[in-house]
Amino acid sequence: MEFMTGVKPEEALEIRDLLAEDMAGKTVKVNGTVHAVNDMGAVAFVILRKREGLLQCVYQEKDTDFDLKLLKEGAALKLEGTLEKDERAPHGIEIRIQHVEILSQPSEAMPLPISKWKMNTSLDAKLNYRSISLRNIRERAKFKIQEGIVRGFRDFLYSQEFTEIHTPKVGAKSAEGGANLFRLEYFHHPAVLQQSPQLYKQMMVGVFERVFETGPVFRAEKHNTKRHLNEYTSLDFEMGYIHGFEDIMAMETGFLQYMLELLKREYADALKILNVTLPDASKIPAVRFDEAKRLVSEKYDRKIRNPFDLEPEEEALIGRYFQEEYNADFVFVTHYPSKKRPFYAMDDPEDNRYTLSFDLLYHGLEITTGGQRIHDYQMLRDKIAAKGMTEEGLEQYLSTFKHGMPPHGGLGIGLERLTMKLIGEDNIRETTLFPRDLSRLEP
Ligand code: AMO
Repeated sequence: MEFMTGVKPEEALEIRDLLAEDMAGKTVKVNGTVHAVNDMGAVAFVILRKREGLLQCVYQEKDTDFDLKLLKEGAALKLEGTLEKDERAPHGIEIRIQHVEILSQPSEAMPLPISKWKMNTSLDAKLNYRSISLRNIRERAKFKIQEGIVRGFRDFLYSQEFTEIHTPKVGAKSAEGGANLFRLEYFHHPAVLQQSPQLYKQMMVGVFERVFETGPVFRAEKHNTKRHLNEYTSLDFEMGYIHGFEDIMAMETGFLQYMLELLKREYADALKILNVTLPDASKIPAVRFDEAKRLVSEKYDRKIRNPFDLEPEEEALIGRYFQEEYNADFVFVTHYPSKKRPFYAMDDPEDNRYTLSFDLLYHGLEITTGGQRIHDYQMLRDKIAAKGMTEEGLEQYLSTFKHGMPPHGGLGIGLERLTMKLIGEDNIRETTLFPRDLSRLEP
């Protein structure tokens, strides 16, 4: 009988193994994809793409019986050669090729110049050939950074004793309201795709006190902008026994600090490839919504058109104001108007036109919404009625409150928006693996 006993040591080495002190001069086996072939006549450089980065291999006819012409861009190889140190090569090492085995040969030429440092290809072309464009080193690095953000979120929240949960994406009702619901038929019943895990994460506060989720959410936005997707990844958390929504902002600040340190420590390669300067989250200013509006209207001589809403340009100006006045990359805007917040938001007892909630702006773009929630059953029912909503589909959610819930709050962070701002891109599709927008359902 054959038994699986765990991961076996691999004969082919990774870049990290090749970088060990005593490897120079040794014969090694590696595998990888042909990223580029630079034929200089007497010698050719075969650049392999591996999971950790690029590896330079040197081809000289005298050392091998292999025909260079067989090495096409995109071919998957297993290769054997001698490891040499060379400061000019990526990672300071190269392999002098002796034997090559082709594991798979491409049947068509590459549709995009993926081996170039910057592809200079339109966003549409990159998205049309997504699985190919992402093979470019810079494109790939964006998603390593995205991985670091999610890892930072998870690791930090685990360290704060949050429980990770996974909630359904199809349901009878969603929490955020508005017109951006995808509706579908679920075995002859009307259903919707969840706009957020809001209802579920709140219900789970009654079970675990502190919960988080990273997962897809759906918004049927009918406008094409550089900051909206129809499906995005939401980083959510919800926590009980808070003193106020300030606890949520403090937890988010802690997450940002932890995540930025993690990127610095473990994602230095990707940061360097993208030439990213990380923002400062050591202290983040917090300003009231009405005060922020007043500050920018005075400084930039802009009329306040609607005291209860923030226009995107105003958001950008708030970002600019806090960068200019406080050298701040982030700013919390607090006490959003009740009219603009969903039913679950807790109103400010001192002025119920406003809520105990906040947004976090990063260089002038909203990346987070959060706040304190209503935890009292009757108050929640009154708010639902005051918003002109029905309780239909909310029975289970409401019963949670009937049976007791602690004061609590939480937030949702748009992962693609945060990634976009962090690496200095200006279109959210650049930081989405397979974007879903008004015109894109494929790939
Ligand atoms: P909200 O609807 O503000 O709040 O969403 C939270 C964050 O998600 C991001 N976001 C989007 N990203 C890409 N495309 C979109 N269409 C899109 N819509 C929103 C933004 C935004 O700040 N339940 C609340 C959160 C909470 O209070 O816990 C919610 O979903 O970065």
